[in-house]
Amino acid sequence: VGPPVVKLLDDDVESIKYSLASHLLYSVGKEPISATARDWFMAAAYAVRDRVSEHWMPTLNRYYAEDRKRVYYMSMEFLIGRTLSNSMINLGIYDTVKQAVTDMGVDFDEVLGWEVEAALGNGGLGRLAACLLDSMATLGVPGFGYGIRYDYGMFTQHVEHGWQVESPENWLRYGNPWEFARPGIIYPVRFGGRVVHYKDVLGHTRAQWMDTEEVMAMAYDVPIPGYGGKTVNNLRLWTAKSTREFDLKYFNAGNYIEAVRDKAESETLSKVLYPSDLTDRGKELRFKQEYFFVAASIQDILSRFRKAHSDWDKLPDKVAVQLNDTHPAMVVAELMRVLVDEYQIDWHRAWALTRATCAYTNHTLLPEALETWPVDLFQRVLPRHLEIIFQLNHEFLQEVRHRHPGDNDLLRRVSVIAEEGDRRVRMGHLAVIGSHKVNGVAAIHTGLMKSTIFSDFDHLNPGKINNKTNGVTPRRWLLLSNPGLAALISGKIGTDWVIHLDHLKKLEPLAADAEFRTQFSAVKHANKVRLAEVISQRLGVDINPASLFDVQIKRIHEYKRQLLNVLHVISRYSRIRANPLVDVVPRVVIIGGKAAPGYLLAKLIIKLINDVADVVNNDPLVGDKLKVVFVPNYNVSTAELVMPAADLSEQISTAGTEASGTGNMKMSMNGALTIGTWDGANVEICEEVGEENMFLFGLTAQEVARLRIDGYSPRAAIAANQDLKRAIDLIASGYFSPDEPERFGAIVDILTNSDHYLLTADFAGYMTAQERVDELYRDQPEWNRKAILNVARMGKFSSDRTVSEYARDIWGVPV
Ligand code: DL6
Repeated sequence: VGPPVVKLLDDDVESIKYSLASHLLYSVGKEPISATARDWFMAAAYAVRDRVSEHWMPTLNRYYAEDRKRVYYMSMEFLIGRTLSNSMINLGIYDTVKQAVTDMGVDFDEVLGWEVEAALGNGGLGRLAACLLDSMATLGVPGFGYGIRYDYGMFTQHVEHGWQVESPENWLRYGNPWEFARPGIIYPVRFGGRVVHYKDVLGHTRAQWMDTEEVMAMAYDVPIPGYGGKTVNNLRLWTAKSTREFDLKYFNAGNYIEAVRDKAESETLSKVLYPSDLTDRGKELRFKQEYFFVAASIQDILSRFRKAHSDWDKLPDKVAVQLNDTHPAMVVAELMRVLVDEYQIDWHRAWALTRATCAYTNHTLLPEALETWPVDLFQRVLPRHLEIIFQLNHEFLQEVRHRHPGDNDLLRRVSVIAEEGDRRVRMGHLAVIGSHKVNGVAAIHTGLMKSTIFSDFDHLNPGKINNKTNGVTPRRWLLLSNPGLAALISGKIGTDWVIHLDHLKKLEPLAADAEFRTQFSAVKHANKVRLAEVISQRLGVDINPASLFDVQIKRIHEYKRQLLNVLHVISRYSRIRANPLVDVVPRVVIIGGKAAPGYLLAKLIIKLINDVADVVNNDPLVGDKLKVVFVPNYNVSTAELVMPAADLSEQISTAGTEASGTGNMKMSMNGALTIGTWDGANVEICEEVGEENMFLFGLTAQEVARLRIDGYSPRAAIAANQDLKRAIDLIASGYFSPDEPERFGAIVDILTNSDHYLLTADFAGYMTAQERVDELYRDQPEWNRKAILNVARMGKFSSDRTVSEYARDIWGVPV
């Protein structure tokens, strides 16, 4: 089956040293005497890439030879992180490469540190995409990612005087050793123009989209090695290039400057990732980016399909397209357009093929994140797609009308076109009607999808909406980022857990073993020391690794409630000051995350965290009892450092708002205990780990909904709680911002007057849960016992399990 695997390179230390030396000379153009650590990084990356590539081509050839059904994971975001360590781990050559680099007199950790991470994503959605790619390759699923090769990925966050300041991250400046440019794989993508209808020779009405402007999409391929190295899949990222015709038009007219300007403009399509983890509503460039990668990917997918098949009915047997949220939802209209207009397939047959091919994952219920685009914009940029959407919607509504005669309100609710105000296309509705399966990312989230935003669709088509609880790859999030714990676990239960995470269950009996607990606690302590050193070096804040490390790292957003965390910190601080001799459990509260640049309140929250940190950390009455650290530029690499050092994982979103969360899984897997609400995957973590091994508190999603319907006013809750009142008063008084007492007026106003995310309602419960945390932490054997049980019971949260479920229930591919 397929050509034999030709292995040219050996993986022993000497062979790797040979590869390093030759790449340093032939690829980097340096010799050891003049090479910098970055040069060595490039040489190491090429040496490892060579070995990845040896499995890559055979994998792709095997898929062709076996005519496998392919899964295409369409995502505007892939938050990959650094690749060198991950590739070495997955190929099983970490130790040999480390040895080879060291033998050549080079500091291995310094070399790793020079890799600029690929941050082509905002947060959870993009990181999930990267975890799923790792799992697909590990499980041997023919899974291909499609996305955009942004010149500028997620911005770099600096903190200046406590404020977030963004700067562009030119991550490609020194070249990206992991990608392969494919100048031969290039497709036109069209925009604008008009649609002409005509009758063909058989008398069928046909549409022609004409007078369009064109941009070219050129491919870059990034190999994705699975654990064990046998399967190496492909991530194809598109970059925008202007067309030659486009240039010539101007050059011939003698307008050189215009030509260059327009060329640059057409290439802006893949310039920058929009830095909001919700939507970038109304931004024409974003709309065009979405269509750009959809159009290129569909051409690529169909051309691959056509190489092996002429029968279109086979499309859903050979192709599964997974839409990562609605950003690629244009696939539905584009696939219809190509099938009907370009391949002249009958409309109804094309629709059946499209629906059988596509599936859609929803990642958020927040109303502001439900993507809609103005009809006017569609008309101007994608007129043919708008026609197709109108027609699909018309037929869909007819069917609904037929089944529910007279229910006009239902028609209005489910329509793909929102008619209120300016008419808009609801991308979620388009994705739902164009997919055979729709899924949420945790049980509670899927339940809420069915009972709220998509309840009508669930009634119309029971069973179509299903749950696929998220997971994370244990390779990156345990084996790579926490080598101490990984070694401890493997020493006890062997190494199978790396691909069968449920084998961690075998650790359960060890939770009662005092010696194991001591070893486990020593690993955690070492991870905390490692983090404390970095914090000291980078931020000049000294923290005591014996303190409880209380960690909240994620995007900064009101619904995630970093502010609730700050209110607890302030209360704790006030209590210490009121009674400096009190015996408290020393804590370091660590917060990290980026705010969308236009989200002013989130940026103000960052400033508040830093102002509070300034006061607390410099108060001699407080000392080591409490420290607050805001970790700047939170990204995948920082997460790899912080997650293993966490004692307490803060997962405190308002119930019903966090679709799943994956940081909760990562920290629990690394032996942190969770303080959290009944939200997202916390609920399932609790089912696995046991409520007695977590600190859950607060309103349930039902209670939140009820409270909002009844009309919540925060004032009573504030008046009833002395700690809360004091904390808000301190902020309002300018205690933390003496240079500008009114600075946090907006925050105080929200907390006292509207409090949409119900911080004041959950505050008392949160404080009580925090007291339970302290109490337990004083009993170290018991704390460690529970921490070990957390690790032991995390088997469900491997992305291997997630991918297996998608494969079985949605894609119809074997694992
Ligand atoms: O499913 C991945 C991740 C969830 O774990 C988070 O709970 C959720 O907030 C996040 N959603 C987004 C928003 N994207 N959109 N649209 O990143 O998805």
